[in-house]
Amino acid sequence: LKRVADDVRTIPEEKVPWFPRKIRDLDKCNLLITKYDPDMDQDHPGFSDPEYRKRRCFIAELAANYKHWNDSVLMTLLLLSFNRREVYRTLRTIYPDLACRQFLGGLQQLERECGYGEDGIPQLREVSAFLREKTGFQLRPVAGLLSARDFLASLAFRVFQCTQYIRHASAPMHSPEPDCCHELLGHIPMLADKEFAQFSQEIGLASLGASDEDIERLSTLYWFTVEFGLCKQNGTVKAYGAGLLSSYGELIYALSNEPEYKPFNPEETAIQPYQDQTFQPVYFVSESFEDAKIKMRRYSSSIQRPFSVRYDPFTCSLEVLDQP
Ligand code: NLE
Ligand code: FE2
Repeated sequence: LKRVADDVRTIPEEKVPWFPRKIRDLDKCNLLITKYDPDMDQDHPGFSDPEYRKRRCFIAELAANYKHWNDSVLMTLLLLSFNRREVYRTLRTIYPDLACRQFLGGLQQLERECGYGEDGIPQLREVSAFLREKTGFQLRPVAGLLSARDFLASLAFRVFQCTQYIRHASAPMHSPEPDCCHELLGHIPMLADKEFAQFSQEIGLASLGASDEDIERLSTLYWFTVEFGLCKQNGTVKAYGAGLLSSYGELIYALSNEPEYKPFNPEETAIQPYQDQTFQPVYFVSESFEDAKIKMRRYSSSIQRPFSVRYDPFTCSLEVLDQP
C-alpha cells in the first residue's frame, strides 16, 4: 500500500465524493433531511402545537451553530413539558425480557453513573464523557434528521450525531423521527459496548467516499442492524436495534410472532426495502454480534473504492491509502 497525499483530489478517480478526513471536518457534515419537520409536515404530532415548534427551533439553532472545538454548547436537555417518566417506566419494565445482554449492561451503568431513571434528565455532556471512557464514542448535537452520507461518515470517527429535542407528548410510544428518547434509550447503552462500537465505526469507515448506491445499501444495512436488529442469545431472540429499544410499541411487536424474521445476511439485507413511517414488516436476526460483525466486514470489503482508509485514533483522523 502506498500512502497518498492529503487531498482526495489526488485519488485517481476524480469521481470520489468528498468525505471528512479529520474529526473537525464533521462541522461540514450537516446536510439535514426535512422529512418529519414539525414546521412542514402536517401529520407531525407537533404541527399544531406552536409552543413545541418554537422550542424545537431554539434547540435546532443551538445544534446548527455547534463546532467541533466548542464543546460547551453540548447542552443541557431542555425537557420542559414532558412525558419522559412514562416513556422510561414503560420501556424499563419490558427491557429485561426483550433487550439483549449488552444493552441491559450499558443501561445499568447509565442508571448508576449518568442520571438515567424515571426522574433523571441525563445531560449530553456527561453521557458523552461516559461513552468516551467506555468505547471512545462521543456525542455531537445535530439539529434534525441528517443525510445518510453525513451521518455514517461521523461514525467513522466514533462520533454519534445526537438530536436533543423530544417527541411530542401526544405520541410517547412511537416516533417516526429520532429524538432524545431514541438516542438516549436506544443508542447510548449499545454504544457503551466495545464490540458494538467497533461494528458501528466499521459501517462508517465503509461509507467514506462511497458511491450514492453504496451509501443507500449501507444505510439500509444500518437500518436493519443498528436501528432494528435482532440477535440470538441463549437460544432466544432479543432486540439490539435502537429504533426498537426506544419504542414500546414496536419493541413488543418485533418480538411477538407477528412480523417476519429473516437471517441477517448483508447481501440480502442491503436491498430489503424499508419504510420509516411505522413498524417494520420484516426483521433480520443475527446469530450473535460477532457473527454480524464478520459478515458485515466481508460485505464492506467487497465495496469498490479506488483507495482504502484507516482510522488513526491518536490524531482522530484518517489515513487514505492507495490501492496496490
Ligand atoms: N421509532 C423509534 C422510536 O419511537 O423511538 C425512532 C426511530 C428513529 C429511526
Ligand atoms: Fe437512530
